[in-house]
Amino acid sequence: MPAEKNSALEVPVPNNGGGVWGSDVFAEVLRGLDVKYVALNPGSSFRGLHDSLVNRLGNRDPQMLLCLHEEHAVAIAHGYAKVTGEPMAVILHSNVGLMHGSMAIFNAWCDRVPMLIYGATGPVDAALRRPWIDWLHTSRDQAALIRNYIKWDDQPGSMQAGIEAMLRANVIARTEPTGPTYVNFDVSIQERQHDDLPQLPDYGRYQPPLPAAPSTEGVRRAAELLGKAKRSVVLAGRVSRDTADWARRVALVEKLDAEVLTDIRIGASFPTNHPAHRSKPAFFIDDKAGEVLRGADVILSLDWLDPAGTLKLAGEVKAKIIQVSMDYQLHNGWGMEHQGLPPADISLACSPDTAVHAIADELGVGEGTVPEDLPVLPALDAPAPDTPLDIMILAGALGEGLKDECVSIVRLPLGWAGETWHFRHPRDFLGSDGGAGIGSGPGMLIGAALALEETGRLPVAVLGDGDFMMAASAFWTAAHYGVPFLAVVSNNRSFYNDEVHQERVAVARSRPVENKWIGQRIAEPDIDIAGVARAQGLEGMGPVETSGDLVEAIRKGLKLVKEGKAVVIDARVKPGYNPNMVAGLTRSD
Ligand SMILES: Cc1ncc(C[n+]2csc(CCOP(=O)(O)OP(=O)(O)O)c2C)c(N)n1
Ligand SMILES: [Mg+2]
Repeated sequence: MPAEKNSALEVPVPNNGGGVWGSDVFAEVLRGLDVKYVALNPGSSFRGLHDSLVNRLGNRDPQMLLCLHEEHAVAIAHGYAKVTGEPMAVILHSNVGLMHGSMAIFNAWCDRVPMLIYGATGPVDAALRRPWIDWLHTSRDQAALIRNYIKWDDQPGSMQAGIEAMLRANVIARTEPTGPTYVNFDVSIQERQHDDLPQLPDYGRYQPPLPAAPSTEGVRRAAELLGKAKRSVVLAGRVSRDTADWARRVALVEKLDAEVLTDIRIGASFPTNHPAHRSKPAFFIDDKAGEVLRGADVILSLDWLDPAGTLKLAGEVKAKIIQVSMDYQLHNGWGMEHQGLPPADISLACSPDTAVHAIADELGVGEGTVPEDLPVLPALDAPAPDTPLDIMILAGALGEGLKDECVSIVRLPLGWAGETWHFRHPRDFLGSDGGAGIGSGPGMLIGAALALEETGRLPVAVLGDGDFMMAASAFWTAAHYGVPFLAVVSNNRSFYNDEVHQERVAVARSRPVENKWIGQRIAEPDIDIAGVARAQGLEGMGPVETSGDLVEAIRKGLKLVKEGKAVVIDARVKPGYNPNMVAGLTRSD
C-alpha cells in the first residue's frame, strides 16, 4: 500500500475534543476499512464528514486528495485501483457533485474496478432544510443518477445503519467482479451528536468472500478439450496484475503450445514478445488475429472483453469455446457494455486466473517463471532525429527516450499502434479507461502514479490532446501532493477520432473529405499545453515537433520525474490513426 503523500502537507492543528458526531463514526469506519486516500471536491452536504476526516482523524488514514473537479476525483480512484486492485474512497457533494462525477463512475464500472464512492444529500427531513440551497441539493433517490452503473447503493437512515451500509458497500465493491458502490449520507445524520462512540465493527469479519472456485467437472472438461486440441488459442483478457498469475498463464500456454491474443483496451496480460503471442494488442482484431481464430479448434477466453465481437470480426470460427468469466453477474439490462452474447461450449464461472490455475493443476503444469521488472522494450528503432512526429515516430522516440528505464505505461492514445511496443510484465501497461469516456486520462494517470510509487516504476502516459484538455485541471492535484509522472501529449490539435468518422460520412455521401476537420480541430489558437501544465505547478516542456527534440525532452523530463516532479511534454504530431483502428471505427456492421 503506498505511503501517505507529502507528510508535511495539510496537517491539521491537534483537536482534543468536540464530542462524538455521526460523521465521526463514518470517518472511523473508513479508517477501519483500511482506505488510504479519499479523493474529493468539497461541499456542504458532507461538511460534517469533512470535519471528521480533518479534526477527528487528523487527515491521515485516509488522507484527503483535493481535486478541482469531481470527475478527476473518481478518475484518480480508478487509476489507483488499476494498479493495486484496491478501492480508494471518493466523496461527491450532493446531486451536483455526483452528476459531475458520473461519467468517470461509468468508466470505472465498465473497467470493473473496485471503488468506494460516498455522497451526501441535504436533509431528508424537509423541516431541517436551510432555505434555498438545501432544497436545491436534496433529491429523492439521489443514487438513481448512477444506479445503472454501480454494483450497489444505500442511503442509510441512522448512524448505526450507516456503519452497516459502509461495511456492505466495501464487501460488494471488492467481491469479484469488482466495481464501484455508493453510500449516500443524509447531512442530518452526519451532523447529529452522540454521547459516545459506538462499538466499532470487527472488520476482519466483514471481508469479501474467498475467490469462487470453478466447477470440477467444467475444469476437467476444459483441460481435456485443451489437452487434445491441435491448435488452441488463448484470448488473454481481464486477468489480474499478479505476477504469479502471469507466470502460470504463460506456463499453461507453453504446455498447450497455444497461440495468444491480447487487447490494448485492458492492461498487459501476456508477454507480447513471447513466440506464442500473435498479432498485436489492439482495439479491434486485425486480419492476422482473425486468421489465428479461424484456424483454431479450441479457444480459451480468459474474460476477454468482447468475445462475440471478436468472433464476428474474425469470420468463420469453428473452434469449441471455453468461456471464463463472472462478468454476467454485473449485467443489468441498462448498459450494453456486456457486449454481444458469445457462444460457449464450456462456461466457467470464476475469475480467469482461478480457472488458469485450476486447468494448469489438472494438466500438471508448473508454476512458471515470475516476470522481472525490466527496462522498456519498444518494437521500433529510434527514428532519425530530424523526423517530424506522427504517432509511429512518437512511439519510436519514446522508446529511445525511455531506454534503460523501467516504466509503467499508464495510458496510450486512441491512435496508438500496438505493434510498436512490447509488454513483458503485468505492470508494463495498465490499459484504457473502460467506458471510452474522454477526459479520464489525466486523473487516471495521477491515481496510477500514486499507487506505483512503491513499485519503483516510473509512471508514463501518452495522452491525446483532447483527453488532456478535457481534464486539464486534474493536474493541479499532482503538483500539490507531489505525485511524479511523465506525460507526453500526442498533440494532433484535434479530436481526431471524430475526423475519422467525418471522413467516413463524407465518403459515403460523396461530400468533400477536406471538410472533415471543421468542428474537430483544436487550433487557431493552438493551445500551449506546456503552459497549461506550468500554470498548475507542473513542469511543462515543448512544444516539440521532431523525434530528436522529443527524445531530448523525455531525457530532461525523466531527470525531473526522478526528483519527484510531474512532467508534461507537448509533442506536436501529424494527425493520423493506424489503419486497423480506422477500419474498426468505421465499420458499418
Ligand atoms: C466524454 C466524451 N466526449 C466525446 C467523445 C467522442 N470522442 C471519442 S474519441 C474523441 C477524440 C479524443 O481526442 P484526443 O484525446 O485528442 O485523441 P485523438 O483522437 O485526437 O488522438 C472524442 C471527442 C467521447 N468518447 N467521450
Ligand atoms: Mg487529438
